[in-house]
Amino acid sequence: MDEKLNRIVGHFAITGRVTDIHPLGNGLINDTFLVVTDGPDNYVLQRINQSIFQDVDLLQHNIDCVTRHIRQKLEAAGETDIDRKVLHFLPERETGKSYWTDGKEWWRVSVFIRDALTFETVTPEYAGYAGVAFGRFEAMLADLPDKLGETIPDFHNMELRARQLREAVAADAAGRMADSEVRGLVEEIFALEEEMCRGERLFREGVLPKRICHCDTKVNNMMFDRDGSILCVIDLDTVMPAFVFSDFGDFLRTAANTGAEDDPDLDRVGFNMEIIKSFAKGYLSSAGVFLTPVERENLPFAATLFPYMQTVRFLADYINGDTYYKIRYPEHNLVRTRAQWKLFCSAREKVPEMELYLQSL
Ligand code: GN1
Ligand code: MG
Repeated sequence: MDEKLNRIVGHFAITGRVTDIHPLGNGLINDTFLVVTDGPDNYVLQRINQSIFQDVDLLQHNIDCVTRHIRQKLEAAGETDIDRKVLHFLPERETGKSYWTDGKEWWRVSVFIRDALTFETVTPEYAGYAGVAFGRFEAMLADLPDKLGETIPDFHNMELRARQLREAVAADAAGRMADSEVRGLVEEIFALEEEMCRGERLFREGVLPKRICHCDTKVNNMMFDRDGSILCVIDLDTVMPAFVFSDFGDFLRTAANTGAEDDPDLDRVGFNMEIIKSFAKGYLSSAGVFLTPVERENLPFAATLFPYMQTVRFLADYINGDTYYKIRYPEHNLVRTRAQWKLFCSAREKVPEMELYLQSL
């Protein structure tokens, strides 16, 4: 067992003795470990990526507010087994804060949710449950009394993401603009820029609200119970005010893809209509009550926006020399870019069908 990690866990008020610590999951930003104990609970230890989340105090403040609020709602609704339905972060022994830092690294510990499953892909049935769960998540946070900050300012702002790509292209820090494929992708992306910045325009026109959203609704950020129902939404680092497009679009980007996010075989990548329909139906059953007509009408757009935005982000990172996302091999961000672009093209073709389906609900 890694002694450094064990010492870090020692700063938190856990129950039991640590028997093992090993890596967990496949997030692209933070480092995550499972802490096994001889006590009743196991724990999740996470090193927060501080170069990305620069204000950890604000980040943990957001998470504390959100988890407290959801816990209260679940209690008020008479739910049982609440520790499996909302994340529970442990206080650091000296400060009582929900993280520990030595000024160089930032760490936190939460209770590991027992007997839960995560998936990289889902069936239409499970996508339906996920839709209900994210709609409910947004609904529960609609009356959050605390004000949340933006842990990454303008995180899902498409205008900003396009600007960042433009800056990456201009700086060409890793010399990757020499590649004609990269230049071609950049050109195709910018040809659609105006169309894809629709959300920011609607916001300026005052017809699209921001609500508290999860903003990282990758399918692997949900914990499922053995019977398929959703226990809990995890990875709360990016919970912040955003358009509902974020949660709708990012879930489909990951769950409705017939291939992997970084699939090297583009023939496998595409948008699965059955997943879209089932997720949309579930989502509207719990979010339908608060969505405005503009939000609702633009859900098909949202399904195209997130593969597009992710293409832009992966490509910008590739051009910058891979400074943001963890990569497993040198061309990884380019492979991801190609796969997300293929997914975007597939999503765009499906817009009329999505529109018809949503109108029918
Ligand atoms: C990151 O942390 P993780 O792997 O769940 C990223 C998301 C991207 C995603 C792409 C803070 O999510 O925005 O959509 O990778 N999170 C951050 O897989 O940038
Ligand atoms: Mg994650």
